[in-house]
Amino acid sequence: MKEALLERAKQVLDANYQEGGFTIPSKGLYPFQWKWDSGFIAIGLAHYNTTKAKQEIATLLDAQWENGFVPHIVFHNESDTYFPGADFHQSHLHPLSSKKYKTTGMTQPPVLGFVLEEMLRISKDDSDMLSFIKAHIDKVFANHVYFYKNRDPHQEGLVYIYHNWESGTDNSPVWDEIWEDVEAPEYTFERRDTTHVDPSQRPSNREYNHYLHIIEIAKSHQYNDQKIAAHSPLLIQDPLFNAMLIKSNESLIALYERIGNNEEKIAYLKKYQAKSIARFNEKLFDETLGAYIYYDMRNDQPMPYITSSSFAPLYAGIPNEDQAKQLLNVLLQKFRGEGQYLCASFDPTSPLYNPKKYWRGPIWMNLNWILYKGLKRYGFEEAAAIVKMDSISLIETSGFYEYFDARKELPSGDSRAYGGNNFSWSAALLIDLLH
Ligand code: 9YW
Repeated sequence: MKEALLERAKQVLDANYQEGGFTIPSKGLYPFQWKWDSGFIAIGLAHYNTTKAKQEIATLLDAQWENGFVPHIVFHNESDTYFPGADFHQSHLHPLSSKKYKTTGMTQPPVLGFVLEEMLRISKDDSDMLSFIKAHIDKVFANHVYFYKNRDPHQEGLVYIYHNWESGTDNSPVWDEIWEDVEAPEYTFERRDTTHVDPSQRPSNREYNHYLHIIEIAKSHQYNDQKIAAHSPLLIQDPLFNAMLIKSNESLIALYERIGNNEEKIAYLKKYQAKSIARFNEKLFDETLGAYIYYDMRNDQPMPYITSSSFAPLYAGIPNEDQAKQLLNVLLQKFRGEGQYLCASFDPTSPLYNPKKYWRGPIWMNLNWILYKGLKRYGFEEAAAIVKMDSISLIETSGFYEYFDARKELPSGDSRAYGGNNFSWSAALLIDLLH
């Protein structure tokens, strides 16, 4: 049974592999290379095809900008099945953007540091993988320097995102209150996602107007970070994004120590590591909720929502033991409760929870993988086993979908799985969980 599932997972990944040396997230819906998808995909590939795993990361880093920025989408081809495409984003507006590829001018959670470390672990420390890492690690380091230089205006060790797409959790209810205060123009555009997936499972047109509006603002400032920080209506310190950066810092330190002769870089990363963790706990841990939340830098106030991103700091070793126990409690009481698979993307006890809609409630496999790793790190073996079991059985019974309804008892006629089918990171991370 395990072997058959592994085989199917490999087939999904192999069918999504493209000639340019990268893997698309899902046919039709997402026809290009996405940054954090590629990271998770490389982890899955490392289990059975290290050549492709290395290629995936090398291709993504080939699109890195001269200032160290790694974009969220690399438009390798002219496909017009996705909106907004390269013509809308116009990355050439930034003077240091990639000259080789058209990309977006926004990024996604910084997973690459820990992805390199995972690839080395999976390939059993093989010398070939280590040479690959030696050849590419400085690019990932440069990406971290980019973040601390440009996305941390108060030098707190916490970086901001300026677009909800940068969070990776596109239409989370967390952003709703931002949109309430903003007048976005009504754009004329043709949605392509809703031709592939039922519109009721995707963000609304009004939300898309807001998404496009922020891109227009960024473009009007040639994607200049300082100007974006001054003008974007969305400027948020996101717990998932920052936890991924901190986890990746930790991995870069471990890898540089392994490689040797990189004392300056190690010292730089260590300096940020200590500062970031302290500030993260001070600013993003909500004592009343017992969980990590978001901070709205534009309006200078905390955003007290609990989402699957609230647990990501476990993976980065950020919480102390007491905070970790509080998180575990919230996870088991609110997110699992009596009748839910782990882990819904939004607090199931909130009136804003929607079990079918994208990032407003459904389970996503990448967040489950991060949660599983985090629970293991703190020795919460039982909870980790539940996350693993739920993830495997959801895929086994419903397929390699993009997201899953967390309710164990579904109203009759409701589907369990939604969004794109044969979804790459669901397959890749299942491969890792099964090993
Ligand atoms: C979109 C590719 C991407 C993920 C994001 C997810 C979704 C794309 O798909 O965004 O057009 O809305 O939210 O995290 O990287 O899988």
